[in-house]
Amino acid sequence: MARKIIIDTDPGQDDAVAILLALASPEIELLGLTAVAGNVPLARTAENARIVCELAGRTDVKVFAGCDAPMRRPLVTAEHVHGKTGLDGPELWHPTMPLQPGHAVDFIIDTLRAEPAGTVTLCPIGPLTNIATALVRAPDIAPRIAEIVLMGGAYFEVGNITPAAEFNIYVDPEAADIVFHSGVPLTVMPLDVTHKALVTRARLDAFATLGTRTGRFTAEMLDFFERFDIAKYGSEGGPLHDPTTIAWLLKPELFTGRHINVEIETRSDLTRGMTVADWWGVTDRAPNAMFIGDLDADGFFALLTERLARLP
Ligand SMILES: [Ca+2]
Repeated sequence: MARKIIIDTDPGQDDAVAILLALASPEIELLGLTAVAGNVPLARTAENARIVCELAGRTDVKVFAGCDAPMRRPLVTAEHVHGKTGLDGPELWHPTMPLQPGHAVDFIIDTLRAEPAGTVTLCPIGPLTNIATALVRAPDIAPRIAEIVLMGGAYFEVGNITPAAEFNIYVDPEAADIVFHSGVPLTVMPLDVTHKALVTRARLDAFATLGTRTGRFTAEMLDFFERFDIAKYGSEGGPLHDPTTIAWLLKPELFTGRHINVEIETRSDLTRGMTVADWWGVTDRAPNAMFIGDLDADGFFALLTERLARLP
């Protein structure tokens, strides 16, 4: 039986690859995409999510627009990484498939109440505003969530938007704090693991030579996306963050991590949004997250390439 998931997303080139991986995988039933403001403003992420569905030939996917700003702060975006559209690289179009009526947060709440308890997994790959808003508005959904598998945070790699914080957590730390204290089983893909999932030239070429429109689109997106990171880190390729969440659902044996306590810094101006991860077990705080630290990068990219080859 396919695993039911909702992807909460702020596309974003790496979000797009995560969505494509889910759409290409029969083990996953995508109940809906919920857009949130993050990499770019909400109007753009809601449009980009539909462009990705149309690319994959999946105009049947339900796409909802959600929160347009963090719970208690003004929005911070990342056009300097993702380009003005969020999906810079390939030629884009205006999607013709409609947004669903209603708010993403209501969709998340209604779906969790309607589906049998413990059967729906949430995969947030943007700021956690939609998820936290749903948990605050409808606390009864928390025990009904099978698990939350999110991209966010960092410990050994520390930060990418500030010296101390990863972007998704930094943008809405109050939302992250709610999610990390929700009691829902959490798996976290921090920069510690995503910085090991590098899009080398050979891995980029593997997408380009699939000979499909999805392959070309993916290669053109990632070619743009990694210019920023290669310039920044001087690495052999840019990290591919968000698809690690979906890959974890498909092949958890590709990853290793520790079940530890992770707390979110919400007060310090200097370290706001830091994920304070007790990797070494130096506190007696209760573990609340499976915090991933390493992956088999070749296995991850082999999975990705094999799956994207199934799309048009
Ligand atoms: Ca994202």
